[in-house]
Amino acid sequence: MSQQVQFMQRCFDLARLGAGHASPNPMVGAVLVHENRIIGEGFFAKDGGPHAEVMAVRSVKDVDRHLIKASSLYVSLEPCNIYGRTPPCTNLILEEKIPHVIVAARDLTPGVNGAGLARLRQHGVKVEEAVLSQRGKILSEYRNVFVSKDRPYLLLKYAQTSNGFLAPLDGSTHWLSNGFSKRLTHKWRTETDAIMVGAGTARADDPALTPRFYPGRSPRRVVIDRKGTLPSTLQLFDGSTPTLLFRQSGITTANQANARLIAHDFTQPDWLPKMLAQLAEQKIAHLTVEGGAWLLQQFVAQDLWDEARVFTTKANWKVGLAAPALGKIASQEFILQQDRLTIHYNFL
Ligand code: AOF
Ligand code: ZN
Repeated sequence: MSQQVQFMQRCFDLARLGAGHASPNPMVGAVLVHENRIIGEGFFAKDGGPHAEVMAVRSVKDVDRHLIKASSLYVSLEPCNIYGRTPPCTNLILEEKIPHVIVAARDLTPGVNGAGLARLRQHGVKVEEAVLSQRGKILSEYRNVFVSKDRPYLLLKYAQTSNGFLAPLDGSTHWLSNGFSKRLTHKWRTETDAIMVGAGTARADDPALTPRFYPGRSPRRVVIDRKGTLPSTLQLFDGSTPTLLFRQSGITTANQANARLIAHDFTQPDWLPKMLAQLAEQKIAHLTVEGGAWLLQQFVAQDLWDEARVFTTKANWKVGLAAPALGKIASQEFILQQDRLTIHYNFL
């Protein structure tokens, strides 16, 4: 592995420490390197907080501070160039006279989107962009989708049998995989902004959608109950964590006490992108869709998905509802005891 690749990999590892707390900001990691020695490193820990580059510069020991102006700054994402809640990181880089910046991906936020790199180049900073760019894109894609597509990044998560069935015929998401896989899915829950399920799944499985088997924060819950017939005894309505409930506009059944009701016109052909725009307005930048079969199929049929994490188990049912046909081969594959986990990216 080249030195450049190792330092960028370190940026990614640092960036991931902000998972679940950075959104709707991106996860970002940065390292300052002087003659192959890391003299400072940092990551973006919390939305609204100091940026990774700032943390990296702050972490440099006093004895090493004079080396900053002869160092390379590796950052997983293009440094920002705008006054958000913090001043532009390009200012910091120029003030500290850092001569060399290496990034893995662009920040598509309007006002940045290449302008951060252009500004650095105009001031004589050497800028390189081609180190681990595919992995950099994967790391930052949720931010870039959120700021450029008026919708959250869409992660589909489901389990299927070895012969391609997603669910029993009643449409529930029958849990097919092992305890190890289940724990991993609860970790993922701590890293997403919201989890969506349809009414069939809510009724049949009564999911809580909280990360009970992994420490971390709970995502918001989103349920689609077009007819407004779900019972208030479901765990989704226990008030333990916020739930958004989408219901067909005009339906007048009583509201669920512990859910925020959003009336929506599902009869319109563009009901799905419109619903996603509403979720983006609620600052949901990363949405996980857990099922059931009908709901997953809506996303896949409209090509509205960015990533799919699919467990394939050894089970082999005779009948059931077919799993969605993603039409994208897996980029990654993991074996978790008897389950196979594949990760598919729609944007690669
Ligand atoms: C960076 N490094 O660590 C992060 C960046 O002021 P804010 O926090 O709202 O940030 C606004 C911009 O900074 C926006 O373009 C966002 O994508 C980017 N986030 N940028 O240079 C970081 N988290
Ligand atoms: Zn910044």
